[in-house]
Amino acid sequence: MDDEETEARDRVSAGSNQKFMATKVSNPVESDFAQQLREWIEAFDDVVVAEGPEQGAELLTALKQRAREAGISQPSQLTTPYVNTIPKHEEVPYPGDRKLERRIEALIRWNAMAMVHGQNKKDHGIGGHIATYSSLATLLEVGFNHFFHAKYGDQPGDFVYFQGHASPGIYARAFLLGRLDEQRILNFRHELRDTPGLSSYPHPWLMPDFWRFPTVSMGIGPLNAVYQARFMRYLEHRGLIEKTPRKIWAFVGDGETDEVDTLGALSLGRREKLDNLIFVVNCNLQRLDGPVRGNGRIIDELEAVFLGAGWNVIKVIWGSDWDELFERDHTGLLLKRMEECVDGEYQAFKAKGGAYIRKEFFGKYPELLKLVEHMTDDEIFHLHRGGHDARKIYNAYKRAVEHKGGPTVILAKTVKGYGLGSTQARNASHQEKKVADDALVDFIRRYELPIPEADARAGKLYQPAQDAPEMVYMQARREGLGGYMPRRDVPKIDLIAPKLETFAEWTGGSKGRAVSTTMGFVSMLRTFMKDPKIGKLIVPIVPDEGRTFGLESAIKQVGIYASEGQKYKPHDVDMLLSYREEKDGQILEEGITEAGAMASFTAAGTGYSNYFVPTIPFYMYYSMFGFQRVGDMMWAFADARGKGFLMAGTAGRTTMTGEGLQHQDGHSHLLMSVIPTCLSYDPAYVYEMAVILQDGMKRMYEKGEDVFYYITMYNEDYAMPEMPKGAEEGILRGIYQLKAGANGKAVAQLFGSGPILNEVLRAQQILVEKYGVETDVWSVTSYNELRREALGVERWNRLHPTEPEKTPYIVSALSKARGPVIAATDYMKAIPDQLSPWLTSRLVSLGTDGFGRSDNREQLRRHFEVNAESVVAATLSKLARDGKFDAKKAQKAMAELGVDTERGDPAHM
Ligand SMILES: Cc1ncc(C[n+]2csc(CCOP(=O)(O)OP(=O)(O)O)c2C)c(N)n1
Ligand SMILES: [Mg+2]
Repeated sequence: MDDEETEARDRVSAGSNQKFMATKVSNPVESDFAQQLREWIEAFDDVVVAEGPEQGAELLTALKQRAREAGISQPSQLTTPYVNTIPKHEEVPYPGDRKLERRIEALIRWNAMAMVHGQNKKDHGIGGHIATYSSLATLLEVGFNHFFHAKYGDQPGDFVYFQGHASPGIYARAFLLGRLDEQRILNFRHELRDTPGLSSYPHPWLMPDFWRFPTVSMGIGPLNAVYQARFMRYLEHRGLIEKTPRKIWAFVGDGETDEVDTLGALSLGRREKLDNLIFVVNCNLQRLDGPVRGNGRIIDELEAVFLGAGWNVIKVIWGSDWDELFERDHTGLLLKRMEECVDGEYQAFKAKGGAYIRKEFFGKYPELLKLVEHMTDDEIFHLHRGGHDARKIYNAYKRAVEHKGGPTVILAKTVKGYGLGSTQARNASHQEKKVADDALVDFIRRYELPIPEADARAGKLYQPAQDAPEMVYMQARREGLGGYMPRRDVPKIDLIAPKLETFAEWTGGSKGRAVSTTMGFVSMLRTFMKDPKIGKLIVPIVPDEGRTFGLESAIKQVGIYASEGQKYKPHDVDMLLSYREEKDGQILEEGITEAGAMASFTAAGTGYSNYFVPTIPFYMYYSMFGFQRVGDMMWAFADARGKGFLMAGTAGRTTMTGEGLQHQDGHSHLLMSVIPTCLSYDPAYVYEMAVILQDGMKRMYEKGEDVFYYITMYNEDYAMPEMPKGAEEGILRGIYQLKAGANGKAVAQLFGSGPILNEVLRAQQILVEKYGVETDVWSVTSYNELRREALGVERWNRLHPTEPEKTPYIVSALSKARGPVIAATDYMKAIPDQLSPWLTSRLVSLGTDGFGRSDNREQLRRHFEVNAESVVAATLSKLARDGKFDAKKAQKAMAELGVDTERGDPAHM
């Protein structure tokens, strides 16, 4: 195709390192000022030519300073002309064999297209994407052939966050390399067949030895990439990994940049001087529905955003074939015309062909028409965009890799659906799954692929012999860069969790001292960090609010990570618990960004496979600002097989006092229950938390299970009892009996969780003392886990009708317990309701449905009807309904207990 010509031009320009050309424009009729201006420009040019670009820049800086002193204000400029950042004369020659690389790229394109096309012919509506990869192919191929290292010594190499929708191209490359066999490719998006399939997008959960980063929920990839780059530095500074030249590449869609997550953490890149981070924005000017910025230019907009955030910006807009036009244009009109056009027009140029471009683009100025008069329409149509020109891309990547002191973004202009004939640059390109048979034939002709026409029409995969020159080249390039990518390895984690005996301080109770589960947790965390084996691996993360959780002592103990240390003397330096920032500090204090902190949690929770360092993150945050704010990232964390502990502080709708509606969390357990690998617990006592934490470390890091933990912790202080003998199993499975009624006479069962367990214990006392009703009290640490287990058992029973029935844990735990179950929680009623199928008409749920209020615990618990009095009232009422208690007495008790029977339902207030 047109590539051949570019290749010829590549060769010519490869040898030349043409120097900067001074401007010499003369005009016989010019004003005095115009003449002065010209002389200034010529003088500037002379400096640049004679002394070099650095001196030119210095001169400009000095002039700017002078202007400031003279009181002349200048608008700050965050966009530069709409041309490539790297001028032609600064380019280095392309080091690869472009002929072979072009062929490889064509083969990958073919197979990616054939795979998606074929699958949709076979299974209508199964989906897949072609247009994204078509625009991205060269950007990726230059990376795969020349930049993406698979290894650095014993460590994994560069990390690449791929645009999720480009996965067909990644699979097609792996197919050519022999990593994925034909059967596997034919099972694209068929994951539930007899032979293994390929997941639609990058999902480590589904392809654990292939994909490393889930990126398809847009915005999450780039955000995680920024924090990954910072986490890499953190591990280096703390001596947990060697410093390597490793890079993190994030390929981002231009439409994807509208996600706040994508651009939200840019300033961290600059602040932390993350020169290990490279974004490549694939500016194909289109998203799903149509143009990204039809009425503007996305590249200009992004340049301003990234420059403003302090990034090194490299624009790759025009291909090498435009260089010659620029050189021949002495009027400046070519750039002027480029800067007049908006993206909607640029898209139309690539959709409508060469004659259209000649008329609508060059045709505006006669001088420009003349510039291309020697070119055919076809040649004009195939004038390249920078993101399809390997030489331009190579130079940009090289600069990015060599750049020191901060992150780089490459803004590469491409064409969506590039090379797909009538699908190219159409608004509907993104949705295109099938290609017309004729277009398939056109494709093989254009790329000169030796595929018989009938096979092309049938969309058959094509793989040359492994000893074909392009195959040998492809393998050799990867070998030279350390092996295949993407790839995910999981070495055996060599970590033994501390034994429960070492937790004696917390399983033994607080000896009457009133403490909160949060305090208990922080004290355990501090001890973990002192442990000679696991101490260094602990990564505490807070998005501000560390003080809310009592982290001051931990800050003093291990310091906050600050890549440049503490450059100031903190005002509280003389105090016992002063604010301590250290180069090798252990705590990641993220500031007020739950999304950023979650990204750090993700980096640390996958350290075991990304760095072969099994870091153990504890992310402590305001429970209300968890899943409902960054739930998609938590989902992606699970997909990435993340491990660690989400510690949700200030939990509970009535335990968090004062703050009110937007702060009081009464539902996060419900939300966390949706993530299959998340175990959620709502402990009431510190010993319960100790048992859960110990087991968590064992399961995740000793046994290697890909699960993580959600644990609510509260700020209510009360005496923590000693752990009852043999309670461990119940704590972990979700329920154990805490306090039985006298002499086995209990007629009702009271369930409590979190601090509401104390209300339940008080209710037990009132019930027996005032109403002569004996009850048993149970601590329920996890309704979610009880339900999961019961569902599993039930499923087994359903599938094995001839076998003896198995009993769910909740049923066997209550086998001897008599009477109704009254469950009270600081979470919504739906949490205990999850056990309804196994408790049938026995269950009465009391929970905190409805919007929160600012008040104290007493008032809040009365309002939500989860205080001891409400538990008593509910128990008597249920017993009355069951005919076990006098109904009139039950009604009278309501008044005695101060339960207002006629007020509105808090669930609707
Ligand atoms: C959070 C999220 N929202 C929506 C989508 C659906 N979606 C998939 S691709 C796409 C358009 C992508 O446009 P762009 O980022 O420009 O990438 P391109 O395919 O053009 O390279 C959309 C909206 C998604 N995957 N993730
Ligand atoms: Mg796009």
